[in-house]
Amino acid sequence: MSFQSLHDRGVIARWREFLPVSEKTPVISLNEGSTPLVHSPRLSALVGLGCEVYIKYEGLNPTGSFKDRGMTMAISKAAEAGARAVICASTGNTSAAAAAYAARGGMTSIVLLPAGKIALGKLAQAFMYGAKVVAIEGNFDDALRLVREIGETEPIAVVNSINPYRLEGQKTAAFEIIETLGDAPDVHILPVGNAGNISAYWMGYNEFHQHKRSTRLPKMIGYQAAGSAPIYYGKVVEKPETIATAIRIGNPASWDKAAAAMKDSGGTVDIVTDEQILAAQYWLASHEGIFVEPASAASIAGLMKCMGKDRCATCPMPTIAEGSRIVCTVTGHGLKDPDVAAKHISGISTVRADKSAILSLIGG
Ligand code: AN7
Repeated sequence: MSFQSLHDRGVIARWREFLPVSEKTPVISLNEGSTPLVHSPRLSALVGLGCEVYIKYEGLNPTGSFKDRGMTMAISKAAEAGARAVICASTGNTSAAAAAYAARGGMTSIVLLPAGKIALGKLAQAFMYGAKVVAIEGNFDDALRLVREIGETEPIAVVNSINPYRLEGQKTAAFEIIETLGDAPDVHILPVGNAGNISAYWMGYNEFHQHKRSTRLPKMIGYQAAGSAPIYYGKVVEKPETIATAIRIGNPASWDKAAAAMKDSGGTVDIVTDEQILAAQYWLASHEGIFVEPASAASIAGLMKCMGKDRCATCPMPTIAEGSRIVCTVTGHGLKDPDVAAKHISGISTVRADKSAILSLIGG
């Protein structure tokens, strides 16, 4: 690979003509994006009706989540504007991405996190990438309110998804899916927390449809964790709770955009319980070899709940047409949350370093 082509990677290089950048924008990238779209034969069989299910594997981005797509844009534009420091509130993944891209851009990063509610891998990332970490006695919604206030008075760039460049970067995932499938899918399923990602995908799908790069628009279907489901319930959740800490959000910043995306596309929003999330997480890892964090498994849990052959009779979900192509975005890597994963470690048997001892243990 030539030196030049090494620098042609990353979402800004790949999708430049669709992004608000110019020659003056210093591109700060870690070669994010271009993640695999993995066909899932077992989920396809579970849905039946000749449908094909694909998984957009966003955990394979440089910091292990989809947030890198938006962060390359936000940090590049902050650098263009001369910012020396950036700040964000986060349930973990935004802070990991902000800290990494800020490091790459030679900037200071400050991250506000809800105390005690960040998955261990994400917390380690923030420190590793050199962020100034501040734990808030409150939840994500409190942290985001404080970030907005700080952004108003201090010379620090806010890189939460209230920064419009974030969604611009994130929409590129929809472009990639259209390019891989040759058209948009019929249904797109996502976990919803602060509601930026589903809004960004909808922007991306619409943009390519207008450019005639696709012939259809997918139904956008969002899943919230049952204990943190403000959009589903139509009201702010003061004390959101879920094991899927990434989407433990009670007052999403992109609420209106996401609600419009789901409604205008003919999709909908629904909820999945923590039990369903954990079951889907384990199922996906143990059946398809794809290990995602709990929040990401919400999309798989939703597919299983509402689109499987055994869906409940009262399911509010639009019926899936025969032969539909369904994409589930899995947003973050399973290793982000080792505490949840470690609960599966059980019954490790130690034997003599001896072939016959091993064979008798595994029943060979
Ligand atoms: C793995 O990092 O909000 O609906 O501060 O980390 O666009 O918020 C993370 C969100 C889904 C929800 N899956 O996406 C943060 C943060 C994972 C996430 C979501 C998040 P949005």
